[in-house]
Amino acid sequence: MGETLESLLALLAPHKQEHLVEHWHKLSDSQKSSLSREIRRLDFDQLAELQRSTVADTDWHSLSNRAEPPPAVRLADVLQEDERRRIRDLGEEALACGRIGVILVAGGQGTRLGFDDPKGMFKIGPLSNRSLFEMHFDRLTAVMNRYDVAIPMYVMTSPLTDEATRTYFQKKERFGLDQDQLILFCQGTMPAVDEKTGRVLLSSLHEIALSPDGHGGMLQALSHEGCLQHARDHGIDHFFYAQVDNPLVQLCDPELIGHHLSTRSQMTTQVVQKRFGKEKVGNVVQIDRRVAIIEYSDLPDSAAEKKAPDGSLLLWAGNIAVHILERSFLEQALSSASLPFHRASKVVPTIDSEGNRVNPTSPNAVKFERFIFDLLPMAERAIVVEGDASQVFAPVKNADGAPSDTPAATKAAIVELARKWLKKAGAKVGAGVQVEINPRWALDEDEVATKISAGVEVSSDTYFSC
Ligand code: UD2
Repeated sequence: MGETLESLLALLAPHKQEHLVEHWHKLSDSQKSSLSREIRRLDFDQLAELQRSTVADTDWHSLSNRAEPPPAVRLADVLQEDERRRIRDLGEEALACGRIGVILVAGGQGTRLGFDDPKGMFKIGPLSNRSLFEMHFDRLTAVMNRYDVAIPMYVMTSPLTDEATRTYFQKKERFGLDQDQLILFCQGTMPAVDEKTGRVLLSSLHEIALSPDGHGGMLQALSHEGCLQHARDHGIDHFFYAQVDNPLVQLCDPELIGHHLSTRSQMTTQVVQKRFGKEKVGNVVQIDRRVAIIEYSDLPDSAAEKKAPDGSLLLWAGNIAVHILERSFLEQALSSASLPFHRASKVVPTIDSEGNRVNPTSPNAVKFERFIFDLLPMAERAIVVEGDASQVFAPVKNADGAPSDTPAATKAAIVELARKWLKKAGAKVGAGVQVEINPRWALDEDEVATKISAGVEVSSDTYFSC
């Protein structure tokens, strides 16, 4: 016997959410059971609490006034060669001993990109036409070949991307990884609520308007989907975390891992020098002796433009969402506190009380997302390491034509880095010649130098691959 209307009303009435079943009599049996399952999965107490106080109540002005630049390993701090070697050896040893796993978050909607499939499937290889996923897996394979080790890759999907991603991975024969090495896990969702009334929105007569619960949802999902247990069982002590939308990320960079290990950091964040104050990246700062990130949308202009005595940006460190996370730190965070929710005012199509579709043209709803970087203040030991943006950061966010973070800009950055590595190795790369390097051919600039002879001419577009 399925759920009855009465039992659902008994559940909904105390929360003033009865409207969720106002079309009950129009539904088929399967629609009724699907809607009641979604209703049963909602945490109405949590939603009520979120209406009362969310991160939106954070006093960003006072936080920003206390924000200082984070202590960081800067690019300008050129380490002594033996110290740099020691750091790199630490990272290489951890990789070779199989202590490192990779987390790639790929659950977001590619709304701004105007791409309907999961963003990881977006073809970005300037000459190879490889997808974002293929570029990440080529690098992972190259790292595994170099250190002769199996590195598990945990890919987070969301209900919006899970099925298509699984189908794509099957078509690509899992990029050569076996079941136990390429683990997909699906993050949770949160309902959108009416911005004015706080009532949960329906997206159809029998469906609740649900969205992915933010990349911070990774924490619960890792645990809930058994990935933390899998990592424990496979001796994985640290995760190299990255976003699928950044094909330049140097996955498993041994120096970054070395810095993380040498300082016993629980959460290490790679940053880049911001190009200007309001750049659309999170601001990695120190507040009350804890590393934290203030999202660009929350940072008052006055704080964003504040200058250091030498005239540079005081809050210079841009978050590129590349982290190294100690597994035991994640386990401890799971048991101690849950990450706060951030509210976002969004346009969410819904239906009205007559059951007609409503397509608002201005924000009508609030979505709730958790951010992984809110783990930072929980870390007793967190370090920040600066990377060279031209080597580690070229995210694909917006459709071509937008001012930044477009496919064209990302492709140009991929070519520019390959040109730089080839020229450094002594090749003569013709002006305007497009080049692309598959990491399985050469993983870094040192390896490029072993693959080509100095003076070689590259006069036509070339994709260097195995
Ligand atoms: C993120 C960071 C920003 C900066 C920038 C660098 C936040 C809130 N902002 O901005 O500080 O680091 O990236 O590129 O993190 N994702 C999921 N599940 C979700 C939501 C997102 O997997 O529920 C993934 C998504 O697939 C994408 C990444 O997280 O790969 C970034 O998502 P976003 O678009 O919410 O963050 P963005 O790009 O505004």
